[in-house]
Amino acid sequence: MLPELFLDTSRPAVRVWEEAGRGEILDLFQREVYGYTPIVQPKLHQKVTRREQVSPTVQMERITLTFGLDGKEAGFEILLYTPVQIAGKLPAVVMLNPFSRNQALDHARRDVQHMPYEAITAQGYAAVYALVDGLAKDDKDQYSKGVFELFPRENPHGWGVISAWAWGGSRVVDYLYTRDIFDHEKIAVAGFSRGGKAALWCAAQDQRISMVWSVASGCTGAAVTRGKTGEHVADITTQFPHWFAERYKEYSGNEEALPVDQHLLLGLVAPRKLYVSSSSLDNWADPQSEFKGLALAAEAYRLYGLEAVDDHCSFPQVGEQIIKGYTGYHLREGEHACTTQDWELFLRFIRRHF
Ligand code: GTR
Repeated sequence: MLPELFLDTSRPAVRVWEEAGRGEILDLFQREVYGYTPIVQPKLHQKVTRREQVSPTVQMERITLTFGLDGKEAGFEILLYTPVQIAGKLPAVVMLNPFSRNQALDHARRDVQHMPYEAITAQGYAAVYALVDGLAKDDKDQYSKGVFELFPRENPHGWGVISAWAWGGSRVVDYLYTRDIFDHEKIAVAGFSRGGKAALWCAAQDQRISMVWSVASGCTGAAVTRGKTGEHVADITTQFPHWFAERYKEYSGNEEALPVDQHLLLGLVAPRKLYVSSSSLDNWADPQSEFKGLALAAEAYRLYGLEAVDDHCSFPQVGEQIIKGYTGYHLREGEHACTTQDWELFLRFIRRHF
């Protein structure tokens, strides 16, 4: 049985959802899955370390964002690409990249490092590549350096590394808010795989984000956990014990006991725009379950009277894209990756809304 969006099913109204239901579900995800995000906001310092024109039409700035608390400091870098000619305020597309240099090299063949800043800036958007592994290394023995020195995880409900990367996404939004060249109403956050999990969790918590895209986010990303094939809670919490609240591993082999499932995470994005994509050969992530997560999230959009991909939409053919109102999905042919083709399809979705 899948948990319902409305814990109190008798009164599904926007006001009840916004004042109570939404917060209850968010709290369950913090307590049982991703861990509690720190509430204290350290002061943000920004420093441009490099500025160059990388093509006739694109300018790049390398910026270090740092946060200090009680004499300790953590931070990460972003690469900001903007069109040389700017007409009006810029929507921004932020990609969370948590992959360390070595992992990025491993994935290079599969295009994972790819953020096609030329195609993005050609649309009149800024492209922001956020190297969030600077906050927390993706390593079970080393993750506690960086931002965990400021905010350690102190109990089984304390935050994990996925949350720390998601927190980094919100700090990028803070940065965008400090500059009025950006259109603060049009901020999209994207991520691939473990970065896609972080992007969804970031957008679920931070309502300043107006659009989110998860690419092949799979287990504890867009895919509904109950009945999922491929990766399960036991696999992910054994291989990556640092990713989630320690509490989450208690659900290994016992997913039915989870008080939430991932369609509710996607529902937390409503009424903002939501886009999910999968790769056809990615059985570990399970495209069918990712699509199911998206289709079931339609209930939250319905509450706002908004159209969304729902259970009347059938699972797409390989190569097909479905866009319905506020949400969209595509199934790219091939393996676990984030490719130029994925970006082309996502840019089509952005153009409809930004
Ligand atoms: C896998 C992990 C997946 C996914 C992937 C990735 O090893 O099991 O959940 O996050 O890594 O990030 O590439």
